Amino acid sequence: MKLITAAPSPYARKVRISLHEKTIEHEVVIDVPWNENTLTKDKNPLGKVPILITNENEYIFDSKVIIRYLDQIKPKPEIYPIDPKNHLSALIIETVADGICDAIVLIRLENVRVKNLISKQWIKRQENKIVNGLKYLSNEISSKSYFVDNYFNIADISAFTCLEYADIRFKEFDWRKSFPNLNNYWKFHKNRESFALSKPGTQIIEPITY
Ligand SMILES: N[C@@H](CCC(=O)N[C@@H](CS)C(=O)NCC(=O)O)C(=O)O
Repeated sequence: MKLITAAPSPYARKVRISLHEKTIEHEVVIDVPWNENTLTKDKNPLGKVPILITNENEYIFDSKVIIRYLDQIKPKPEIYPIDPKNHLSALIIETVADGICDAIVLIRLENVRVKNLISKQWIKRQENKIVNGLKYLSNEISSKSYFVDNYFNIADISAFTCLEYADIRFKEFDWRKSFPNLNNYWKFHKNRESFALSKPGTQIIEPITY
């Protein structure tokens, strides 16, 4: 199977980590979904990565959907907890972590607009979501090493990915200083093979013209 990703994409990284954890053989294809010649065009009506091309040549998109598919074709290690209570708790952490990334992306897009169209209020609104989201993650992890039920699952994949995305795309906020317990959590996990091998990269985005 093939995974279409963008080098810095935190959503694509969640899938890459899950593929690694499950030792599923795959090829990674790097795309820039913002550019005109994006590979997403005939594969995802929303024009977004990640997209998984299965061995049966089907297109599956959205990180949450792709990872559920991976859990179906190779159940162990389970990425989404099976126990209903843990499943729900993990989904909430994933939603907060993804929401923080969404807000970071929106600020980045706002900042590339023509200068007099940039809205400071909009940026502030997104910044509040990021800080409140991180506060939520900090409260939830407390002094634990895993978010849900003391084992590695989608909650940790999403939270860790979100923290390192903030490192590259929201440098102006020093989350390590504001939330030292999240920094301890990050240190505990940072050498995990699937994390170390999927570090986000940079990409060049053309001016948005279409
Ligand atoms: N909810 C989606 C979010 C995917 C997403 O926003 N991907 C970004 C890259 S980081 C994208 O492809 N954006 C292109 C666009 O919005 O046109 C997921 O979890 O997969």
